[in-house]
Amino acid sequence: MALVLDEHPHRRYNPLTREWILVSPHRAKRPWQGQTETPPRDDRPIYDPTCYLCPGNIRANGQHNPQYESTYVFDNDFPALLPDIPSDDYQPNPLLRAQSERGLARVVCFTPRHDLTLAEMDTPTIRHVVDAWVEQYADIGQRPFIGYVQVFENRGAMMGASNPHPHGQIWASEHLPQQVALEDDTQREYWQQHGVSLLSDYLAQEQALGERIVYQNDSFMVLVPFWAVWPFETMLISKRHISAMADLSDDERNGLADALRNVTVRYDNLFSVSFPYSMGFHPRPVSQGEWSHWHLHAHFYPPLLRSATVRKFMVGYELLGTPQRDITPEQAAQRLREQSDVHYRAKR
Ligand code: H2U
Ligand code: ZN
Repeated sequence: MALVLDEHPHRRYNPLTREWILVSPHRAKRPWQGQTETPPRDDRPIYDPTCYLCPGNIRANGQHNPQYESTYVFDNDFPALLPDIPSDDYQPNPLLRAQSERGLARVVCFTPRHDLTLAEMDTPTIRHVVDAWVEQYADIGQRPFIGYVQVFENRGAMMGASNPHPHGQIWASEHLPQQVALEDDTQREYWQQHGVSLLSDYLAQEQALGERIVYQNDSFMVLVPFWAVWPFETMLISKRHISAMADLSDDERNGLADALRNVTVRYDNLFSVSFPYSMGFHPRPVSQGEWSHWHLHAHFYPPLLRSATVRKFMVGYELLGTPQRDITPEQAAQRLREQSDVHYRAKR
């Protein structure tokens, strides 16, 4: 008997990380008696005098933000990584191993408007954020001790964001972060074996099948990857095989802004809530090296499962064994694809 992906329990392989994930499609039909609730109101003002990210306000360390009018970047006042530390190893024994990790951290305020999110910003405004990210890669990437620049956004209290003002972060480190090192290895191996990038071949497959595509324009495809772990996890993949943010053409920067708007609006519309997520970009490392196997992409990892408050937990079997999901990536993609590209709050 043949394996039917929307019926039989199975595991799926993630070729970017060499990890497996368990899919239990038969369970998505089980009755649910959890709560349903009306979405929370969001009455944030355009400017909040108590917000440490709004223009003109005082931050926690006493510094003043300028009266910024577009995207604004500053050095994180509480950085997880520091540039000026001794470069050293600690290894009294092979089982006790540590390495110094030099780096830096910055905060990116997407817009002066306290009341917006990426989902509610228009494409030209998101384009300013894209331009700021490209500038940051150039600026941070030229520092000799930096190996990788990780741009990311934690959106919403559920994902640990400390402030609703639309902002993201940049952490840059000497070594490749864990996920990046895995993706570097698999993309390099694929490139060496096939002479084409792993994600170019993957895009061609998804384009032909269509069932996991959420949205696409000339420059980017948004899809729920075949191996998605989070219920509504997506990837944004550059249609052209480019490796760095600096490789984006003018049109592609607009295409990226448009794709970001489209995926975040659909997320918000799904449960009529400002959809929480962690997202971030995976371009090539910035250190010297052969990186042509890298294919620029972004990941969105949203925790919500069933409603504005019912989230997926990574617990039990998933912590001790393997991540698992019920709703299939194909079902998730269909639900996101069906959402309007007009924000639910704009329609009121
Ligand atoms: P999150 O909301 O994703 O935690 O990001 C806020 C970041 O802003 C956080 O890393 C920094 C915190 O260190 N921050 C400042 O740099 N200055 C402040 O005045 C408060 C917060
Ligand atoms: Zn603010």
